[in-house]
Amino acid sequence: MLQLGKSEKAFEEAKRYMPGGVNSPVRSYRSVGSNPPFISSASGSRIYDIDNNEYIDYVLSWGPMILGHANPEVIASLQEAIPRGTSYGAPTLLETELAKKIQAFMPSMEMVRLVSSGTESTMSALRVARGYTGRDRIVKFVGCYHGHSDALLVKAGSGLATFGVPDSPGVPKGVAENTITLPYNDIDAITKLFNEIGDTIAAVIVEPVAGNMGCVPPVPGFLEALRTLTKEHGSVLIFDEVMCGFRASSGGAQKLYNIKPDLTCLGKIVGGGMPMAVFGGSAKIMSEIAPSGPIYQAGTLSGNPIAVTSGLATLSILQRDPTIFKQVEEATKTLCEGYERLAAQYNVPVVVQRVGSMFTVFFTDKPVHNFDDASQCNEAHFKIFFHHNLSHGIYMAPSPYESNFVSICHKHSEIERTLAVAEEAFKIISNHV
Ligand code: KE4
Repeated sequence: MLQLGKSEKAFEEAKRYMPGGVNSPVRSYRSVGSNPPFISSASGSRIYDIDNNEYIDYVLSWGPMILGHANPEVIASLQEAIPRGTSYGAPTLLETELAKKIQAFMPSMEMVRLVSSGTESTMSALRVARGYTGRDRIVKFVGCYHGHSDALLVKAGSGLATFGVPDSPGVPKGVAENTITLPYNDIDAITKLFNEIGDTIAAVIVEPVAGNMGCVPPVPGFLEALRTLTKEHGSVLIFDEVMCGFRASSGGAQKLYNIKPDLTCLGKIVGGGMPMAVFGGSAKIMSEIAPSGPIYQAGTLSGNPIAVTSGLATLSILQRDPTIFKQVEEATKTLCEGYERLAAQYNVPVVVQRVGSMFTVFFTDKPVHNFDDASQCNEAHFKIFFHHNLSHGIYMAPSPYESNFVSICHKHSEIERTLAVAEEAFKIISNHV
């Protein structure tokens, strides 16, 4: 079994100074009922805790580390940049270079604004959509997470298309009322809503591949319906590709499904693990942002030279060797097929859902198309699977409603080891009453 003595002590002390001992809730391991390892370092596919336990890492900082931890070229770029200073609050050539690279990967992003987190990118994109259309209402989908800005911490009201209600204390009712929340992949619901009030809707924001209820792909026709309906009614279609960008394909979900959104939000990989995110899209809409237009948006550390250096180095490597996307997708496919084969061998009901190099092992016997499906999965089985993996050196997302990720450093030996541990877990689950 794992020795986690130092982490347990560290967690107790951390809880005295930070709510729940963490700076982001999911890291607390509360949903898996245990204490989290405190991490000391990471390299390649590995992550190490302060008790010197080594793990193969499938969280990868919740997605960013597609090149593996501490990629030598990214680190060298950062070491070379830091002595020039860490922040200027002034324009740099680096930002223009990065904007061009982003556009090369996602041509729909004709103009971009750099920010410091995914939350900031989606919050800003929604303000731009509201400012551009002059409308207030927005639509999101149950089970999609777009960061923690007020307008997006909203759950469905009593009626399907009625006004939202706050999904957290501190979110004003007046803000929540302008957010309508519908079931993901429900083409009829979104069509009905737009037929009724489409001309009052500023934007639809969607994870084009959902990753925050576990990995849930769009059903055929769903994204197409969003594109058609928003175009017909003058609403802005926002693809939140913070997670699935560079994971679903080299050009994200918009390339994989050939749908051109009006605005796109990126994060995670685009910053190579540094605090950086992006929103962007049609020049006509983006030109409405200050100082070229009236819609205000700003940030002290937006386009920070160190964060941009990390993103530039990461995208340069991906641009130089596009086979990386194929490599990580193949490795993920091999892993997921292994999970399916082994679960079947031990008669454990499992549905593995994967898009590109992001995946989730759902403990259920039917496909997961929305949050209701995801919430019916067997949580006890998930917990056995999670804890057996962790105690045998496989570090996976501590929630059944998260995705896992693969990097170029996850080679055959890592996949084989991971499947060997999974087989033991499925065996235990098969004997679990
Ligand atoms: P951040 O503000 O955490 O950088 O990004 C928010 C965000 C926006 N959009 C999507 C699709 C996202 O997945 C996220 C953040 N993802 C979570 C993982 N489910 C980050 C992990 C955490 O909250 O600690």
